[in-house]
Amino acid sequence: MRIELIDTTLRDGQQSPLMFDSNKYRFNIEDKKNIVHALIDIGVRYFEFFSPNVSELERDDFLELKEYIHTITMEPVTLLAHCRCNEEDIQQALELGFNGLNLYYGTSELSQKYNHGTSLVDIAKISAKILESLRQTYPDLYIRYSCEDSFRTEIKDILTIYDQLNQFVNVLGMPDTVGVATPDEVAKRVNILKNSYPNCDLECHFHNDRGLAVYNSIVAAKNGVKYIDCSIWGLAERSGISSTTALLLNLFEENREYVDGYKLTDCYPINVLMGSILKLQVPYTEPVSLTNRTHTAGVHQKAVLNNSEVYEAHNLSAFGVNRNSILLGPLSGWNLIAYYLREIENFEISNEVAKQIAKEFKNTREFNTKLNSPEKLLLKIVEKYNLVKRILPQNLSTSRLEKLD
Ligand code: HCA
Repeated sequence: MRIELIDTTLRDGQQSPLMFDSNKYRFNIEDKKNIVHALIDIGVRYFEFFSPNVSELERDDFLELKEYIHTITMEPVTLLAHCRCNEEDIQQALELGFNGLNLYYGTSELSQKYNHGTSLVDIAKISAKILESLRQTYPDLYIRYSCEDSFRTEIKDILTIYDQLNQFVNVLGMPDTVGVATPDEVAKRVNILKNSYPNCDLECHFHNDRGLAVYNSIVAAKNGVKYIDCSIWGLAERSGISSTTALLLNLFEENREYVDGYKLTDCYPINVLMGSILKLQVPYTEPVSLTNRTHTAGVHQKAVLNNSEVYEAHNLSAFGVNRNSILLGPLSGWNLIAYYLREIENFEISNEVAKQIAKEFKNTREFNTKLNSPEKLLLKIVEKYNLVKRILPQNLSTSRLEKLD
C-alpha cells in the first residue's frame, strides 16, 4: 500500500524556530508556490495549511495557492485546514474553499487543564455534535479528527472519544505532539485503533524531541497507518517532525510499495530548494544530502575513490544526490593527495613523493584560518618539490578523471 504523505511545511513548518533563526519568519507567496510545485512534482497530494483565522496573509496566500495548484496538476489534491474542532474555525475554512479538514482537540490532562479547560466528557460530546452535523451537510468532505497529544492521553480516553465520533470521519489521527512516543507504543496503539475502527484510515504526526520521528513513522506505516505527516527538512515546532525526504528514503528501504508513484529523484532538489529559501545549507543531519555522500578521513577517501559503495550504503543518486564529495583536509591520506595533484592539478607525481607531501601536509598547523584553504596549503608545500605539470590538450583539460586508476 502506498503511504500518503501529508505535507505540513506551510503549517507546522512555518512554526519552526528556524524561521526565526533565518530571519525569514514566514514564507512569501513565491516561496510557497515553489514549495508546493516541487512537492506536487514529487507526488505529494495532501497539503496542510493554517486555519484561515491565523492571519489575513495566510488566508490570502491560501486562496492564491489554491488557484495556482489547479494550474500545475489535473490530479486531485486535498487541501487541508488545520483547525480546532469548533464551528467558527470550520465554517471559515469551508467558506474559503478547503476540501479537507484536519480537526484537533487537546485531550491530555495538561491540555484539558491549561489549554482550553474542557473535560474529556465534554470534548467527546462537543466534537461528536459538530462532526455529525458536518458529515450530514458535507457527505464527501475529507475529515480527520485527532486527539492532540495522543501519546500523553491514556488510550482508554482516546477510545472513549473516538467511539463517539469515528462514524463521522474518514481519518483518525494520532499526533505525538511533544515527541514522547516510542516505537513499541506506536505499534501497540496503531493496532488498537486499527482493530477498533476498521472503517477509518489512520494518520500519524510525530515530533522529533527524542529524535525518533522518522523511526516512529516507519513503525506506524508497517502497522497499517495510511497517512503520515512530514515537512521539508522536518521543519515544525521545536526540533520538528519527520523530514519528507528522510521519510521517503526510509519507506523505500522498507518496502518499495510504500513509495509507489513518488518521484524520488526530486528529493535532493527539494532539500536544496529549502536551502535557497532560508539561505542555509541543507542540514547535515538530512539523510538525503550531499553531506551524506561526503568523505573526509583518509581511509574512507581512498576506498571511495576506488568504489563509493564501501562507505555509501544507500543509493542516494536514486534520490537526486548525483555526485559525491571528497574533501581535501587534515585527515586526508596520500591516496587523495596523489589523486588531487595528478587529476586536478595535472602534476607528474610518483606515489613516493605523494607520500612525503602528504606527511608534511598532515602536519601543518595552519588549517584553521579562513585564508588558507587546504588546497592552497597543499600547493604551498608542493612548490618546494619542483614537480612538472602535464600540458593537457584543451579539450581534455576540463574533463576530469574521477578514478585513481
Ligand atoms: C500544533 C500541534 C500539532 C498538531 C498535529 C495534528 C501536534 O502545532 O497545533 O493536528 O496532526 O503535533 O499535535 O502539530
